This record gives sequence, C-alpha cells and structure tokens, in this order.
Amino acid sequence: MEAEDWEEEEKVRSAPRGASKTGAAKGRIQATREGQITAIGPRGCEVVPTGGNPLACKPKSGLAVGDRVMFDETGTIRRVLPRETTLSRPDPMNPRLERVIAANVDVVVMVAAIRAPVLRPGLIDRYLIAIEKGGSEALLCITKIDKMESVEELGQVEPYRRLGIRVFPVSMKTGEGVEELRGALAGKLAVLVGHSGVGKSSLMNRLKPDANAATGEISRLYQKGQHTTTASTMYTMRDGIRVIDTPGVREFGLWDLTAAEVERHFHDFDAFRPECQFADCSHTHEPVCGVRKALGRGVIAQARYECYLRLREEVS
Ligand SMILES: Nc1nc2c(ncn2[C@@H]2O[C@H](COP(=O)(O)OP(=O)(O)OP(=O)(O)O)[C@@H](O)[C@H]2O)c(=O)[nH]1
Ligand SMILES: [Mg+2]
Ligand SMILES: [Zn+2]
Repeated sequence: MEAEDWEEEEKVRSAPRGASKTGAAKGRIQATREGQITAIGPRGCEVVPTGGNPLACKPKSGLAVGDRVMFDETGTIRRVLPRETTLSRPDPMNPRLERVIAANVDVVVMVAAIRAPVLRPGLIDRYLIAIEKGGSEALLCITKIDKMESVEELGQVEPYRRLGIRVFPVSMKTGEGVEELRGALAGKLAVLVGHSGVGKSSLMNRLKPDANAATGEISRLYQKGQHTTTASTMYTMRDGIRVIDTPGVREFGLWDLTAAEVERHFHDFDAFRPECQFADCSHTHEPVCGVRKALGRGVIAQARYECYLRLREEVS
C-alpha cells in the first residue's frame, strides 16, 4: 500500500480536542484512505481500497456492500461517503431501523423463479417501490424457465413489461438468456435480490464461472430455498460488470413510506389518475375513479391493484 494514498486531512479531524497539528501527528494519528465495501457477512467485512487489493475490516453497523468509505490503518471504518443510490428496507428485527441492502448500485436485478419456489409478484411490487425510492434502475430476471410447461406461464410478468421494466427469462440449467442479461449489465454495478432458492448464486456462477458462490437445493417438502447465502458479496467480471450476490429474503417491508407515496409509485395508475374525481383519490371507494374503471376493463392488472391495497393498508 502506498503511503501517499492515506489522506492527511483526516489526521486533524481525529486529533484530540485542543491538540496542535504537530501534537496530533504524534502517535495517535489515524490517517484514512478511500475504498469500497465489497463483502459483509455476520463476522466481518471486506474493503477494496481505490486501486488496491481487498483488506479485511472491522464490522460497523449500518454499512452496506457498495458503500464508499474512509477507513484507517487499523481496519476501522471512520466515515461512510454520501450514497448515490440505496436499496433499503426496515430491519426485520427492529422495523424503526433502516437496513441498506446495497449502496451505490446502478441496477437492482429482482430475481424470481417461474417455479420452485412459486413466483410471488407481491415481492416484486415491493422491490419496485424501494428501487424507485432509492434511485437505481430495476430489472426483472425470471429463472428456471427450463421448468416451465408452457411459455404462457410468463404471462405473470406481463404487467411489469407494460411498466417498461426489462424482463430477462433465464435458465441456469441450459444457460439460455444469461448473455442477454449480461448485455444489460455492461459497465454497471448491480445487486441480485429475491427469495431464497430462486437461483441468485447460480446466476452469479453463470455470469462468472470462477465465482464459486455456494448454491443449495430447495427443500423437497416446502419447495423453498434453505438460505444458503449468508453474506453479501461483490464479484467483478468482464465487460466492466460488478454484481453483488445477497442472502435470500423471507419478507421485504417498505421503508419510510406513506399511503400517498405508495399510490404515486404505482405507475400503472398514471394514465388513469386524471379521470378520478378527486386529486387525492385512494381508488378504493370513490364513485368516480379512473383507476377502478381501468381495473374493470382489465387494463390494470388485478394482482397489481390488490398489492396496492395491501401495501396501502400496511403503511397506514
Ligand atoms: N432447473 C433449474 N434449477 C435452478 C436454476 N437456477 C437455480 N437452480 C437451482 O435452484 C437451487 C437454488 O439455487 P441458489 O443459486 O442456491 O439460490 P439462491 O437464490 O442463491 O438462494 P439463497 O442463497 O438461499 O438466497 C439450486 O439447486 C440450483 O441448482 C435454473 O435456472 N433452473
Ligand atoms: Mg445464494
Ligand atoms: Zn381513483
């Protein structure tokens, strides 16, 4: 590690109160250097200094993979630099605490299996809100298409295509669709998110064959994943692509949202809102409602509307 890479400015900042610059320079100085967090697990984390090799650092609460940080020679994170994007949810143990799943990513790849485990559109709807709120782009990757009995099963993701979200059906068994997804990720930092067992780590191994990410069979009895991945890890691969694999989620709550905000995130309503009689129409009981009219005509998907009602209830 080059000595000049350490930032002088930080020395004064960490000096004891009242100490002179020269006094501070003796002994207790903690010069810092910039880096990016590339892995966080239950026992520690990894930082890659700008232009350097990965180093272990001490865990710090509130840190996310993708964070740009200033860290010192002892491996202590001193400061997290402002985040360009976030993907956040409430901490499942303490819902008043924000948990950032990934920071500074360009793209969030929502990974869902067409079967085994069963596709749950409600989770996609939740992610879409969190992704838009956090400022990154959403992509949808549908795995296990080799298990489909008919392509009609892909009809479930039609509402998302209509929203302008790019959908990538893939099979890790045959490799189908993987290169198309790679093309969409060129030059970007992406994060893979979704339920356990949908194939996030298998996808990682397809994108980067030497990633050696651990994968696990889904349980025969419950047809669910067994939470194989326990740490979030960033992998660097060709075409300037970096991808973060994350542990599967059981649930995904919404962070810091009001019912009115939930409504604004449902872009399938955009074209029909002007037909509502009231500007603050909740689309639940109002007699003149463009959204419910569109729902009746089948232009808005029933599943999306039902999810809207559930989320509205949840945040109220
Ligand atoms: N048939 C088929 N099986 C797949 C496909 N993708 C993944 N699998 C299988 O699904 C199981 C779960 O895959 P993982 O990659 O471990 O899933 P994950 O999303 O990383 O799961 P967690 O780490 O628990 O969150 C493994 O047995 C994979 O072999 C696919 O496209 N087709
Ligand atoms: Mg995994
Ligand atoms: Zn309405």
